[in-house]
Amino acid sequence: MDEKPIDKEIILEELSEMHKLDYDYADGRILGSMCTEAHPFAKEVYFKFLDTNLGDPGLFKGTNLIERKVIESIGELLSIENPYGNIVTGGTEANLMAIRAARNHARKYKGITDGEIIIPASAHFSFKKAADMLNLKIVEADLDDNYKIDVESVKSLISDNTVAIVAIAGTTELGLIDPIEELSKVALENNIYFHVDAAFGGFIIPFLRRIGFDLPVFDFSLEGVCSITVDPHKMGLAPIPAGGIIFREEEYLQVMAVDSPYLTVKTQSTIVGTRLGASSAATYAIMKYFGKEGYSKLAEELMETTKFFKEGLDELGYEVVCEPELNIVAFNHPDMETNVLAEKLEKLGWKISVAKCPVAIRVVLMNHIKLSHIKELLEDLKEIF
Ligand code: 0PR
Repeated sequence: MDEKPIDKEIILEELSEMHKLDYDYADGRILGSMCTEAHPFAKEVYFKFLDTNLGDPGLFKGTNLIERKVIESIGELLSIENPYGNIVTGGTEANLMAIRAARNHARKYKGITDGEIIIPASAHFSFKKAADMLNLKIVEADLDDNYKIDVESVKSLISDNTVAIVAIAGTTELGLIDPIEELSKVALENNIYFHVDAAFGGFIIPFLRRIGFDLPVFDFSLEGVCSITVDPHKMGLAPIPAGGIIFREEEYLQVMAVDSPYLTVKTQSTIVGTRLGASSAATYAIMKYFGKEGYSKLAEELMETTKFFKEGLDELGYEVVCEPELNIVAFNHPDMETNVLAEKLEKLGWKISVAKCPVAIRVVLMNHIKLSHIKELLEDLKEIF
């Protein structure tokens, strides 16, 4: 740290020099991100709420009300009238809260001390972090030929120690939706907590269904679903950090509650103590500003670009790994190793992400990727051969 104060201009200059090293979403070159540039209105609102702290909601009653309203609105999208939950930092924290709730619930009501969670092989790595922190064992269920969790495999892995089953609505690598209706039944029959990770899918599947896309139900209308992760900072266009965790029952928050004696509230169930109210306010603003209509239009546009890209790849002789269900396309070329192809694209200035299961180049068609960028990408993919 410097001894003497430094002029604002000098500091800003230094910062912007370093900021120049960052890639910019607006260039349309970032192909593997599930985040995108937040909407300007959401950023404006975020800034206004920078000093609010939901860790002590009695001091910020208004912002606390905003968080409740956001949870209600997201709950409505997910077919639940009285949802419980929080706006958190992202999918990782939301998944951690869900698994913590499941573990504590199983400990309290079933006496399970050496818990296990069943997750698909396609699950985001946040579940590995959660299991590590919560001292749980991960049991990985197989995927079927379509890269979705195999329900029979899940059934065979259930044991007396199972505290949760996890399924994904919008997998990180391929954007696929697991057979959640079937798993909901399995979870109910076996009286096991069922968590759906819709960190990515939560802000697009409901809107695509609304405009007639044939996608499966994944939400609280399925009786076995106990909690859902849904991130405003992914498809919701809210500024980072904004994750969402929604619970069916208040009990799931209560089993995580610890005493918070000197605060304006007596207990706290979130993992983070001092936490941003700005994320809730910005999410509130953007949800109102877009409405179901706005998000549906955005979703439709992104799916059109996705279709255009997929068809372009087919024409050029690339192999698309699976029919895209959401706005993610993963592909390979039969005559070139994926990593070689990825390197060539990187040299051409594209920021590439390579999926592991199966190995393929994956493109997430977020709002910053316009049709013109996809046309350029297809042009480069053609030139490579
Ligand atoms: N659940 C799913 C299904 C996810 O895809 C992700 C993140 C998470 C949970 C965790 O969410 P947070 O990262 O908000 O905690 N999926 C991507 C990933 O980490 C997100 C991402 C974002 C990747 C930007 C790259 C990037 O540039 O793999």
